[in-house]
Amino acid sequence: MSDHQQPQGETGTTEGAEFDAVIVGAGFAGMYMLHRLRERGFSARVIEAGEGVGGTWYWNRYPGARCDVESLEYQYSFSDDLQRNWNWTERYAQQPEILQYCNHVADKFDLRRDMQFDTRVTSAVYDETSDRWTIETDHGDRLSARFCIMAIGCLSAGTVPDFEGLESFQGDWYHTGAWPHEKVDFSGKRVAVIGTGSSAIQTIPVIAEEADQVTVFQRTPNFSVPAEQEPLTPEQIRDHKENFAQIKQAARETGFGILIDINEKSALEVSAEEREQEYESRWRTGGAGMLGAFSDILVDREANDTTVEFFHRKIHEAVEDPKVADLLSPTDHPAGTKRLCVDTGYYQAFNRDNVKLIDISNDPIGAITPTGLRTSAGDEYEFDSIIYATGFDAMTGALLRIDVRGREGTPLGEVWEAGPRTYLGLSVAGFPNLFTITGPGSPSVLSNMIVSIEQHVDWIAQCMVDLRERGLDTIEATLEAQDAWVEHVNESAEMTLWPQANSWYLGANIPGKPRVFMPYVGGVNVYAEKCAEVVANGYEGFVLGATAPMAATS
Ligand code: N01
Repeated sequence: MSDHQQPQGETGTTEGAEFDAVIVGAGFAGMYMLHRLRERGFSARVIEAGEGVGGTWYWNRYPGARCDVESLEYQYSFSDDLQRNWNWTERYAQQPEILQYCNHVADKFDLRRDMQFDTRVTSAVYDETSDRWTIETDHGDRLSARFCIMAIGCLSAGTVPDFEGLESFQGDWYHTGAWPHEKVDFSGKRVAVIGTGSSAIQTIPVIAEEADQVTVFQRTPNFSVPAEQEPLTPEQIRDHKENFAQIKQAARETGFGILIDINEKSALEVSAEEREQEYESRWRTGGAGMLGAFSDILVDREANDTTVEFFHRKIHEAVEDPKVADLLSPTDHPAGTKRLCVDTGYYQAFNRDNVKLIDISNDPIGAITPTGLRTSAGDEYEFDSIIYATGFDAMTGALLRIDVRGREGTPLGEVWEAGPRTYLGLSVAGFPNLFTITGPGSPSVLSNMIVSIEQHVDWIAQCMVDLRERGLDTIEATLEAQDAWVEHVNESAEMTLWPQANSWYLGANIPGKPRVFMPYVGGVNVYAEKCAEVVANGYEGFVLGATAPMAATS
């Protein structure tokens, strides 16, 4: 379904309206948050920059965009009726199908009547006298809410590098995360793709089918496993529906929120033959299960080297030109420490006559020119279109693009100058009643996002109910609890190989961004237990207050 077919919510201006909660973003997190709060009798308003629901799946419409979590696991679990009446068609759903699902959810739960689209939140300021948030938008809205809930996504602030001459290019250019809604026709075109992360890896084989030439500019290669995409069979769908509740519960009890089989053996304790068999069988199965081949792939460099060696061999088997295969084989980071890519025909695309790989690791892009680009050493290339698959200012970017101010008018950007600091990835000391769904310091992007979103939304809704029942108005993390949590998040990351890659998990892709490992590596199961414990202990690590009456509807 294209965006202009999407039924619209409100787009008018809201002046002085009062809500229990304002929710920023109408992706998976914002939609479910709204639904949950309504169910609990709270008034809420969702403000969304796009013209429809879907978040990531609204914006990332590049050819080949798919989810890298299997569709049966990438769906809400809160409604049995919803899961019973929705049928996925493929193992990994394509972006249009996921967007259709989001629209179906919005229709089914009548969400749009409390959503305002095409509106960007510009500021959220906490008023200590009323204990309320004032939220302002680029349309001149001014909303007042007891709670401000950021559901803005972790990969929603796209970045195009600040290349000299960027605007001088006379052809068409696109960022994968802000793709046009109408089909882009690349036939007969010479296309440049800058970047080789998940977005590029998904889009290159598809664009190569259509374009005259595709030239890929690679700074650092990535590890990618085949998706082994296939249609879902009626039996698979039926089995999944019948066992839905157990499957979802089992996923919540895993570290990543997905049902991958994690081998308990070390890669180093088995024979070379057994290791090869294990890797080979997972490669054939396809998908992220590759990283579960052995228990120590993500914690032991020597074990990881065996994974790297296997990947290199697979890349050389797939790519005919050994020099190109060498260039596509990552050597700078352990396998899996950047988000593992899941592809359909990525490496094979480089065997096509119309696809060329340019290694820019030692000769970076110097400038964009009116006709294409020039490397620092002066090599010139001409193109009709440039695709920036250059990623996102992850986890903090979208939050910090909003002027968020807590107690004494302190900007969030100031508090997070040396990197994000949160309690449980949900809350920030000095910012009462502000919640960050899948924020930094929670498992978030290291997990199945739907599992983590549901866990956060349920926690927040329960917290608001608990406050209401106790006649309280505010909840705020203490600095001590936050400091201890940040230390725990950092220490946990240091026990793994993840910090060894220059990844967006660490902010390493953004010049000047503090190098802090942002997601919590402890696992969704351990993390959810910790969140439940905090509640059981009377919201341990938080201060609850009753300084002003709740809004009338609460
Ligand atoms: O972005 P990325 P992405 N000059 O940051 C290169 C999710 N996602 O949009 O590695 C030249 O991974 C950069 O090079 P380097 C998923 O979580 C999910 O692809 O920094 N190149 C890199 O190659 C994913 O991890 C799906 O050296 C420059 C690329 O641009 C996340 O989104 C699909 C450059 C950026 O890769 C981000 O993926 C797609 C420069 N100046 C995305 N600056 C699913 O399947 C950057 N690069 C669900």
